[in-house]
Amino acid sequence: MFEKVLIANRGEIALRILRACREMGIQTVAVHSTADEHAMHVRLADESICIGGPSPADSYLNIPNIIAACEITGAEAVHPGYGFLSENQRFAHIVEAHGISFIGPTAEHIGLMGDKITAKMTAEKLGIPTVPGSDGEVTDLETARSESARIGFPLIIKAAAGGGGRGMKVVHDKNGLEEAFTTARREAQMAFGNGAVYMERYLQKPRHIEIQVVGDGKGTGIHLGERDCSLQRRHQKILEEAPSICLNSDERERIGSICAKAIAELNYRGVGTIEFLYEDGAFYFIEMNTRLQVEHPVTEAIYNIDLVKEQIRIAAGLGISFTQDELCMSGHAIECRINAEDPFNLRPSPGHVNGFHPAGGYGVRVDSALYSGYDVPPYYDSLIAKLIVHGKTRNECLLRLNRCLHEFVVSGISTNISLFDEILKNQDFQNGQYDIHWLTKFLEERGVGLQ
Ligand code: MV4
Repeated sequence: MFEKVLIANRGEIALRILRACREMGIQTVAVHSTADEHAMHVRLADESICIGGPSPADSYLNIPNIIAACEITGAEAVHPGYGFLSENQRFAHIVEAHGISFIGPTAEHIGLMGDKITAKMTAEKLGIPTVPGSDGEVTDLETARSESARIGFPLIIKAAAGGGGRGMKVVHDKNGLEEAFTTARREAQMAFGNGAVYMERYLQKPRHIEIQVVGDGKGTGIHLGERDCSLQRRHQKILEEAPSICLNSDERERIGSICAKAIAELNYRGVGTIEFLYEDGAFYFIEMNTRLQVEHPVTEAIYNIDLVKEQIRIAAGLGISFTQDELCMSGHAIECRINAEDPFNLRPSPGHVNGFHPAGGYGVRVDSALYSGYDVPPYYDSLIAKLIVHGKTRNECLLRLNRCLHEFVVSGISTNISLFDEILKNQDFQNGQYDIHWLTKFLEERGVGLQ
């Protein structure tokens, strides 16, 4: 096992990784920007090193400084967390070229899934159902026209280098095709330095369901069911739950084993998420994320598994600590992402926290790097806490969540806590009847976020 791990991240996820390391007897190195001198991850780590200025480009994305921090401290492995460098193929490669272990997939697998065209072709080869669409890249207008006739309208044009909602255009009829195709290519070239685009049938009311997978890099692939992440606005998820109310155990086993087999065949190493759109009982692959996700705790809750410890074990060559047959899903879990944001205009609201009282009690987990007296800096993501509740049933979860939201206090800055109260009171949400567009409409009806 590693003796020392460097955590190339900040905030709640840096604490999440620190905690796993401490329980495994591993020394930790925190890196931080000048703006994060007083951050909790710096206080809790065994050692810390400043790697640059407040702007992410100068610190948390600064590869030479992070490598230097590893060399100075003698860290044997780097955990990238999520965001920042977590899905950067070049970073994973450079880390390993310095003889340091990257706690994540190989640079090759990150690159394969980072290009959405090669990701989709790989998924198809592995027997994962995908959205009907073009055969790879569409390079010219003639092909766009002929493919659109095959696919039908509405269709969606996506950038190969996009993902997570960036670089997409919906086309409703053939009159809109030429304009959408030429601008999609031009914008993709401008935004990503890669103009490649592909086309798919546009699914109008899907849910966003993702399958958690784990691989040992040596032919073992395991799935840990799904998370329903449909509650989002502008591709920012705000609430995730597991299991999804749409799947019974046969459907879960079916899509789960397809994913597990694919991970085994790929010799995928580490944790990952295979994202699907789900409509009318069918799954359609859209992307694969090669990182630990923000919402991983809901899976941990219902499977009683520590995914970060598994990541570290796998990177150290010790393999996965459980088999598919040993996994047992139990109960229901919901995560709320508590953000420092104005509840009316949804803009970030950093500033001084003068009171912090997280919820607690039976079935409750709060992952947060906040403390009373902390100043939330304006340079980073506005996520300040994740509230995760676990219960025997979804209904028990909803009751527990309601209790927690009334206990939770963050004072001095604005948060979206009251928004979760509103969502919880809604009948559609209580019934689990929501698709990827539900939250946007819910907020629009309340005049939220219109400025
Ligand atoms: C789609 C789609 C409908 N049809 N693809 C957005 C993020 C990226 N991961 C893929 N996305 C979508 N792809 C087809 N063929 C609708 C979306 C989409 C979406 C997907 C998941 C969660 C939220 C979303 C919000 C808007 C659009």
